[in-house]
Amino acid sequence: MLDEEVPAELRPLISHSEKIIDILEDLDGLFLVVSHNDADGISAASQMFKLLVQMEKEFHMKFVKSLSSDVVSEILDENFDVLIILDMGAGYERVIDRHLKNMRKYGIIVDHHKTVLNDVYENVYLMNSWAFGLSGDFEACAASLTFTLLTSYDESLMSMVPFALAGVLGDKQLVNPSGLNAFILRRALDAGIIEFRRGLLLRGNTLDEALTYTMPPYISGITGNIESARKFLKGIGVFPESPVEDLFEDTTLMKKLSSAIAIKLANQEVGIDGLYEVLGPHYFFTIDTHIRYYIEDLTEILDTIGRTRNTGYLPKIVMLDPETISNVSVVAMSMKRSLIESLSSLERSHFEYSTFWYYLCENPNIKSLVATFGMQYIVPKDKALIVVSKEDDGYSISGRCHSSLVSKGIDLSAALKDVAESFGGFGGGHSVAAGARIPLNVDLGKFLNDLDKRLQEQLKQR
Ligand SMILES: [Mn+2]
Repeated sequence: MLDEEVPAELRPLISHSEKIIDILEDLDGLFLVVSHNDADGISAASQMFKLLVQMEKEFHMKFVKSLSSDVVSEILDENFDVLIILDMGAGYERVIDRHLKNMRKYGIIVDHHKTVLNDVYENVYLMNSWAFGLSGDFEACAASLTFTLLTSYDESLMSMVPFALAGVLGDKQLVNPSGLNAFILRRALDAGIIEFRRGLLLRGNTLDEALTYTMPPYISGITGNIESARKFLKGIGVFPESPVEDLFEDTTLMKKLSSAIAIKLANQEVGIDGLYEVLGPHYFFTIDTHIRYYIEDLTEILDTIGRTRNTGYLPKIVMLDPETISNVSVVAMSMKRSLIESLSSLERSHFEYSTFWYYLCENPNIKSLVATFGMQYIVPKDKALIVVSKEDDGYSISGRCHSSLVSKGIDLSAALKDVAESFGGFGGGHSVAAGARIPLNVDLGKFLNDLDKRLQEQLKQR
């Protein structure tokens, strides 16, 4: 890559990336790659897989939901000579460094979560976006940082850019891309590896079927209900059985449908970013495959193998093996149908507390998705959403709220942590998106009442 092609603000990161590559090349023995099991973490791991194969290193991989002191001890106990941690590690650098030093081993941590930046480590090499002035919330994620390593090693690894962007999308950093993410997107477009289309991204054979089962967006009264999807299409003068491909060939049809849906979504209080996500550019790969892969498709596949604990598919996904992709897509489709059913059931039969809507979700695999999409498309913006699933070893809880509630004093992370701990559980996360676990013998009604009280207190304190 020529120096003048790189924006000045990214040069420190890119020269650091070249340094890390030199270090990686010099290190020998068995590598252990540990990554987060979400779409960003899995796409970072897919790229690392490709890089380590190219470097002819011997390695194995492990995926975890989050780091804790226990998980860190478990990892350090495994068999390895070099440890690579992706999409996590923030806050544990010092502990990891100390242990690696004792074991005379080395580690590399690639992360975009906030951490202490002025510490000096001896056996850990850190590549954290915040250290290079890049926001890990908007400008860089594990997938885009790992991609920087790949292209520092070999420009031909640009071919892995669909994975980089799938991770960026997974971490919700592809709407109005900036920083490192925007740079990578621009390079992929310039190289012709991806192209884009504007307007609704509907998947399926006919428009009625596609409108019914494409999610996002969740269109109240239409998504999941083919009869009303047909009625809606007829209402705006569109033939319901038209092939979906017509939509992309006929710009008038696309505009008509997109604006009718934009109005529906605006009525559901979906914000400008949400509309952009649905109607803005959708990027697809130009690589020669029999189906057209959008970044959305790859993100969904990576997310699905994480959720269903099928990360063993990763080597085949890295090769975009058609059979594996189609198998995972079937699972993703059935998860999506179950998600759509849960969302419409949330809409019909939730329970209202003074500060939140509560919904009991039967399928623990999709609970956090129900919370995210329920908040985005269904629940009024002045209420939080609490989704609970019963699992073998306890109740698992996801909370979401709109950022406007945070400015009124709401901090879901603090509330869920406090209340869960008072019931013998634990919790945490971010102010707008948090989670908790409580034992099965807890009286759920009492827990929810206490949570409601705690959130009311937060509102009063403001
Ligand atoms: Mn991430």
